[in-house]
Amino acid sequence: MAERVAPAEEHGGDEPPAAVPEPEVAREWLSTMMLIRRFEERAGEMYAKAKIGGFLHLSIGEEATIVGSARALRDEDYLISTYRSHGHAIVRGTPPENVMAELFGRVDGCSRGRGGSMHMFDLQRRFMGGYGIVGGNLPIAAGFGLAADYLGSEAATLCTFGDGASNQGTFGETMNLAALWHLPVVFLVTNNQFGMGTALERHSAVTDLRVKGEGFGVPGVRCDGMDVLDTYSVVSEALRVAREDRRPMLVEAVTYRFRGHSMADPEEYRTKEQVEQWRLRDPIDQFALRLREAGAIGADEARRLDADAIARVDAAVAFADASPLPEPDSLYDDVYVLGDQVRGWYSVDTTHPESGAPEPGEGR
Ligand SMILES: Cc1ncc(C[n+]2csc(CCOP(=O)(O)OP(=O)(O)O)c2C)c(N)n1
Ligand SMILES: [Mg+2]
Repeated sequence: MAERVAPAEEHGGDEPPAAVPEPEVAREWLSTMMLIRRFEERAGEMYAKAKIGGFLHLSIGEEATIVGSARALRDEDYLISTYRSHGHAIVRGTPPENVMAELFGRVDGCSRGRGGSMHMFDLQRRFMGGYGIVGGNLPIAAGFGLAADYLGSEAATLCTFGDGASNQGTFGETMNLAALWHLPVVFLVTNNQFGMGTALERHSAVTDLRVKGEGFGVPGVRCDGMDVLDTYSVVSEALRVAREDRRPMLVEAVTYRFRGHSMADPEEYRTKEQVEQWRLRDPIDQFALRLREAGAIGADEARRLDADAIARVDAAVAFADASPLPEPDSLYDDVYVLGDQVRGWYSVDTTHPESGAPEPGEGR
C-alpha cells in the first residue's frame, strides 16, 4: 500500500518559505481566513438548530488553500468549486450575509434561497458555483477556458475539486481536452486526505496527485495547502502559465478537513490522534504566528481581527433570520427557459419560421 502523505513532511520542506506580503494585504488574508472559519463554525451550529436543511459540508482546516488560491486570481478570472464552497463564495467577495441567507433558504441568499449549501453562485464576482456532482465542475471549467479563448479575453479559470474527484472519468476527459485545446485553466486538487470516509490510499492507486494529469499533457505541482503563502505563490505561477503560455496546470494542495465530511459523519474512519496531529498545523494559527514574527501584525491584532470575524458572522445570522422565505407561488420560477427568454434555434419552433426563429448567425 502506498505511503500516506504525512503532515509537515515534504511540502514546503527544504524550500525557502514564501515571502510575507505587505501588511495590509497580509491582514486581509488573515481576516478572510478567520471569517471563513467563524462562518463555518456558526453554520454548523445553525444546522444543529435546524435553521439549515439538506446537506452541509464545512471547510474548516482548508482556509489556507481557499484564500491562498483565490487571492492569486484577478477580478475578471473565474472560480468554480464543489459542494464545499461557502468559503469560496466569501473569498470571492459575496457578503457572508447572502451566503448565510442561502444556507437558510431565504430570498436574500446568493442563489435566492434555491440552491442551499451546495449551490452557492455569484456571477457578478465570477464565482461560478457550487456543484453537487463529484467531478461535475471540471468539464464546465474547461468550457470557461474555451469561452475565454473564443472571446479573446485574458480571463483564466481556477477549478477546485477534491482528491476523490480525481478518480472520476471527467478528470481524465477534461485534462485531455484542456491540454489539447491549450485552455487557460488551473485545476486545483484540494487533497484533504479523504473522499467521504475513504482515505486517499484506499481510493486512489496513485497518491501523488500532482502527477495524475501528466499522461494527459497537464503538468502538475504541489503546494502546502496549510500555508496560505505557499499556496498563493504556487497557484500564482500556475495561473501565469495558464494565462500567458496558454497551458493548463494541475496544482495539488495538501491539506486536511478538521470536521467530518458533512454534518452526518460519525468519523469512524480516522483516529482522534490523526486529527489532533493535523490541528497542530492549523492554517490560521500558523499564519498569525508568521505575521507576528515578521512584524506585520501587532501582538493583539489577531485576536481583534478574530473578534471582528465573529461580529460579522453574528450580523450574517441576524440578516439571514430576518430574510423571508421565497413565496410558494415562485416555486417554478427559474426552472425552465420559456419562450423568448433565450434567442437561439433550440428555443423556437424552427419548423415555423414565423414563430421567430433567428436568422443564421443570430441569437448566439
Ligand atoms: C458523481 C458522484 N458520486 C458520488 C457522490 C457522493 N459524494 C459526495 S462527496 C463525495 C466524496 C468526494 O470526495 P473529494 O472529491 O475528496 O472531496 P471532499 O468531500 O473531500 O471535499 C462523494 C463520493 C456525488 N456527490 N457525486
Ligand atoms: Mg477529499
